[in-house]
Amino acid sequence: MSKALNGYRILDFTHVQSGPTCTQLLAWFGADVIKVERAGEGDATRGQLRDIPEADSLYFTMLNHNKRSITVNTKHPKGKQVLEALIKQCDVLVENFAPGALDRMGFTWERIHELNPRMVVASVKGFGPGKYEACKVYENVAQCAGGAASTTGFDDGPPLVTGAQIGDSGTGLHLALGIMAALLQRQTSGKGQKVLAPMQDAVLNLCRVKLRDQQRLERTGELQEYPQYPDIEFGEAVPRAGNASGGGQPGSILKCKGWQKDPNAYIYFITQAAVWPAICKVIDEEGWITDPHFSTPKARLPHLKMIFARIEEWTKTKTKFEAMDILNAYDIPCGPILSMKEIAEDEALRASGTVVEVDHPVRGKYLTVGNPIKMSDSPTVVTRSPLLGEHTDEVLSQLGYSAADIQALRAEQVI
Ligand code: CAO
Repeated sequence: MSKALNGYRILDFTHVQSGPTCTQLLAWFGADVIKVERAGEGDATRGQLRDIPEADSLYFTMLNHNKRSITVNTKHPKGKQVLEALIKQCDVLVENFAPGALDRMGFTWERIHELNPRMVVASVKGFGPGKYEACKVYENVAQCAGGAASTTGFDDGPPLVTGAQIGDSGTGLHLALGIMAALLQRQTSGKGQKVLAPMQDAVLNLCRVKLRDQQRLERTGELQEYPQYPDIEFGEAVPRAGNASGGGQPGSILKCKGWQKDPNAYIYFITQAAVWPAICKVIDEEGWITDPHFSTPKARLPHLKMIFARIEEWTKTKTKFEAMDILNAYDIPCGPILSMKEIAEDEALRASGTVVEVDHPVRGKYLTVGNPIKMSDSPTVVTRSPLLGEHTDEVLSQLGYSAADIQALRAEQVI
């Protein structure tokens, strides 16, 4: 079956996580993604966090599926010629080098636009224009600068970063969307454009509800659904809300049977207003359905801690999966806290292709996360990441280089 992006060619000049997340997605949608790497070394992640000596790390393999790899020293004049040939033949160049690196290599936007006016040039940077624009940035810096860390964690603890890679993978997703929009606009304009996704901005976009709360706090002096209310005074900035729900339906993480030994024996429980009577029934507090202290969402706000403590008395008598079964029968929104082990073994995620087993010639079989976006006419088949320079000869001959030319480039250590 054909794929959504068949016929599109991506010059993948990305490394580490944010850029590769974006180009992997484009590859899964059917684009021909050509990853350009430094000869001899390649993407630094190939060798980082290795679990098998000499094998490309899981960090690399899990972010570079369905791509081709070509090694080129793009600082060498002949390497620059290879890159120029690729620029002329590709639709999109994606990069996430440190600010200025592409310009220093001689590939400014003006130069690229001159070589291929239809090319979309897409970049991830840590920050947009401003005092930090020249900074190098990794995941957790973006989480801190984008508002996630100051609003994550508990009130009496330090700021916390989250395991979800919202700075890297989150920004890669934003960039992919920008590329798609630029390619659509090119259909009418005939021209490429620059697409920039700064990591700080992407994280802030994902933390939008906290900027909402900042303004509510400034207007009213309190946030009644936060765990601080009504006992602790609010300061000037949105405080850390622990596990409280970020939305209008109060929620919390509650212990389940076995919590003393199992660090993940917990459930997320949401006291959605629509199912309040059902919740009261399940926990045997039917009096709360009509009691004026509990009968409306507003009346419940000052008592949330006490309400969740009572619900937890009930969840502690059930495993998280037993609790799920009972609560789902009443349409009460809840979710088990799943460990990575449980997720890796989840049959539904495997059946849907979101957890996939891939075979690799050096490392053997490993698990990865497949395409989380499912399309009815563009199915994703996950294929292994390329070995370093595996497709150098193939790509160069497609660009018109003869076998003798390729041999000469290799002798000069350009590729
Ligand atoms: N041939 C020759 N040189 C190459 C090359 C190639 N094929 N590919 C890259 N290089 C060069 C670059 O031109 C650059 O050279 P100069 O510094 O001399 O200009 C150099 O390799 C290193 O690039 P870098 O500065 O981007 O790499 P780094 O490891 O020092 O920094 C990172 C890594 C991630 C901090 C930085 O790239 C960055 O801030 N990127 C933008 C934000 C980002 O994406 N962060 C997410 C990281 S995790 O996803």
